Amino acid sequence: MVLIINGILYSKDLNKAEYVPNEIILKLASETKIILPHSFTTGVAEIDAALLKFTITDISPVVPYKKDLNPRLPDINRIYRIKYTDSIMPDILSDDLSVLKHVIYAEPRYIHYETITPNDPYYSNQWHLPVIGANYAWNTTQGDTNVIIAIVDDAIDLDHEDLAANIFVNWAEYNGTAGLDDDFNGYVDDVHGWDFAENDNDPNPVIGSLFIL
Ligand SMILES: [Ca+2]
Ligand SMILES: [Ca+2]
Ligand SMILES: [Ca+2]
Repeated sequence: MVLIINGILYSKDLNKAEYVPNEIILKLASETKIILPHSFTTGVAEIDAALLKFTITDISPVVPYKKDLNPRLPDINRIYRIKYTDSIMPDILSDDLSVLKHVIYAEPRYIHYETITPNDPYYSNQWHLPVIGANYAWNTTQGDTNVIIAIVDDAIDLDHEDLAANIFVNWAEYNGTAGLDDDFNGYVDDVHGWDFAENDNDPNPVIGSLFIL
């Protein structure tokens, strides 16, 4: 069956730290040797000379080492997190390192915050949404009613308060003739999708069946 879900969201102002103190993220070029976790140097003379001015407490890969990376994909083996104890700001240190040879980029370890949360009064009960990072996706997009989302499931409660206003409508059938396949898609009166289990045009759950939404 097919439906549209469009959440209503609002923005909130946030005033939090922009990045993690005393840490930067460094990506090195593919010709550099892999740095083992918990190192203190990079093995690249020019970079290590620059880092000598600081108290480096840890250089570790951001992601575990991957063998046989597809050369057409970005090299994730040479992205490192550098920790230090000096008072220099991460953006200053990363600017200094960015200009060095073999450095693809150096940047503070930015902290990403959600700026948008749904107005659903039960949002706080839906612990899975922050777990999958949905709140960060909403910073980029909050949905579009022009996008039709197809969902394959046991059934759907067409009258559910969270869904009813956004359920897909096949207007050719809605305005068509009962008993006729008005849009010639092979399904008669499929106004809100199709129930392939029962082979009928009512995707609502069968009365008496276990159905949780
Ligand atoms: Ca049809
Ligand atoms: Ca029809
Ligand atoms: Ca049915």
